[in-house]
Amino acid sequence: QTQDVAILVPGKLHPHAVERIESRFRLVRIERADPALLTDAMKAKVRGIASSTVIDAGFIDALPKLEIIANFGVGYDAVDAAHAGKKDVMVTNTPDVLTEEVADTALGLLLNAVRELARAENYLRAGKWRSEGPYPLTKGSLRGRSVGIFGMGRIGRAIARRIEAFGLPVSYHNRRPVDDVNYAYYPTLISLAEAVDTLISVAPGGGATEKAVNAQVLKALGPNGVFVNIGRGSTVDEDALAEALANGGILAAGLDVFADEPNVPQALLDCENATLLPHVGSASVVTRQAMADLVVDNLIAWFEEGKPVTPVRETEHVQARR
Ligand code: 8YV
Repeated sequence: QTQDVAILVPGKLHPHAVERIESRFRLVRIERADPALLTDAMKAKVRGIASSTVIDAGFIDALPKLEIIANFGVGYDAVDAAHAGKKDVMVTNTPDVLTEEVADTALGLLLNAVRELARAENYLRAGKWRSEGPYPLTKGSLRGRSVGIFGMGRIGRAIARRIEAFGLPVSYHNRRPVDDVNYAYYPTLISLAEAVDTLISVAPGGGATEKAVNAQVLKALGPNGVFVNIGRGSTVDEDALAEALANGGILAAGLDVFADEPNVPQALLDCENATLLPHVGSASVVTRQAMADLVVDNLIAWFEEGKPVTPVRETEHVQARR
């Protein structure tokens, strides 16, 4: 009977998710999540949203029959989940299925930032190995580093396990200490940054983390400092980061995420000691397929059993309406 349930997909969504929604539900598509694009029929019928775009309070309010928003991605800062919770609208995300992939990417970023692997490859491809001799020795090394992780959730733990395997000590900052890890906890980001020379941010976006990695934090990392961001660009003061990279305030950075994607500040593009990736943390065929499946599994579980697979914290209290 889910065939009659209208699911709205605003903007682009992974094709596998779209296909599965189409086979189980009544698929409704609009170009973007803009209330002006909603017809009266949509307002009367839409009970679910599947999306990887901004879903704000105004859009939620424009759909009176809305019961669930299934977000494509573990980070759901694009969805106003607090507002959804108040309106008794369930929000789900896609944890677990991308954890190891994102942690792998984080380690790749770290290694590349420190050992200049992409630049060394460009050197070879430009014929300079033959014409100029060996690539210059890298100033950076992973050896002897001490790594701080900002955000000790599922992905933070997966990164920490990898760092341990690399033989480096791990410590962390999180909203609160987590009981099932033995790494040293720092109650503030600045105290963590003072204690380490390598900071990996996996912190979620949103008001509480806005520009948390600021000039002061980067200064605390010091001239040998390395900063890696696999979480959200909004957590970084990008001007301060570009300045620290340009002026030797820190040694290098590896960034997969930016405050205003896909726009990367020119000041960061100008920094040769920054490794810049176009938000590819989870972007393999296998992992994106698993994320797409989880988006649709959440919708099916909600409409068939009244309980989604992976509700977000802000909407855990929301009950099915039947
Ligand atoms: C998303 C991500 O897939 O999961 C997240 O939080 O950032 C990515 O894995 C990306 O936002 C795709 O829209």
